[in-house]
Amino acid sequence: MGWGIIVCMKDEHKKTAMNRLKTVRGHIEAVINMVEEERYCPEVMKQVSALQGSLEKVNRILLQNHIETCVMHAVKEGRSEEIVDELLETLRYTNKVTGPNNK
Ligand SMILES: [Cu+2]
Repeated sequence: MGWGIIVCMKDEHKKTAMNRLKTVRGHIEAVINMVEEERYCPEVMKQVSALQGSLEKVNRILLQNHIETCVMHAVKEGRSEEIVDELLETLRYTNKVTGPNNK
């Protein structure tokens, strides 16, 4: 119960999350090469920052998916209290995502 594999990803969210993560993977490879080549530090930092932003977007998609599937399901089953506790825990992983400057 609670933490574990996602058993109910919506196709659209899975597709979006997969695409973004694969883009991040390619981007990370590029940043590794930049460090390998000893590129100018701020240039590397800019790319790392962009990566963080990309990953935060992935977490936002996962949060949306979780609310639309697992949370809704739990509420329908009358497990509201339990799922709210879990959701509050989940929000600790999305502090950058749930702020006012994100969409
Ligand atoms: Cu979920």
